[in-house]
Amino acid sequence: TPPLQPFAIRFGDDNATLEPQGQILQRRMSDLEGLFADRRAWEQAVADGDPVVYTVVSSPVPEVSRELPQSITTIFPGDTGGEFWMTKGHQHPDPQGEIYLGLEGRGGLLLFDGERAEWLDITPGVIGYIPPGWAHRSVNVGDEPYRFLAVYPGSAGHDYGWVLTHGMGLRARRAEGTVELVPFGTP
Ligand code: PAN
Ligand code: ZN
Repeated sequence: TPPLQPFAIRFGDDNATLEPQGQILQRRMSDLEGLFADRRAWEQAVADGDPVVYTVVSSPVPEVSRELPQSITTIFPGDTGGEFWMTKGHQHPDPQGEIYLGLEGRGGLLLFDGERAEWLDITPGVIGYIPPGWAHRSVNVGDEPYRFLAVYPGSAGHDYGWVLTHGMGLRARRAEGTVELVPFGTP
């Protein structure tokens, strides 16, 4: 594929979309099997209407080498068995850096390199830096949608199996108006 030509990308209404827009992805509760610690609560949530937990809206920049794709993730507010709603989380098989820019709401960026876990608070105007080799998951810790822009190298790839095998080091739980980070337990 030849490189793209220069073009402007704008934030749409409510910072929810990118214009022009590429693909839109929707993750429902049923897509998140094996990720929440409380499997019963997860099954119940799937049975109770299988809500959309997050969406990812991309610009038309393709995921190919040398290009720099971007997307806006919106995680809706909620918890399942006390664990805040979150993304699946992944590693980049070709380890490269990535940045997240907070746009709306209150979120957290959980990072795990297989041994150490880190938590970054992400609010509008904050950039979270994800170094190469750190698996990452986003969490909505607020009462409104949490949105952020992600920018990452097009050749990085996405490995979702890694998190199922290794876990993420910590879990983010709702606790009396605040966030409690607890050990992950057995993945
Ligand atoms: C983000 C994520 C997005 C959804 O664009 O892909 O927030 O999370 P999952 O991919 O873990 O479902 C990113 O980190 N891209 O590399
Ligand atoms: Zn990523």
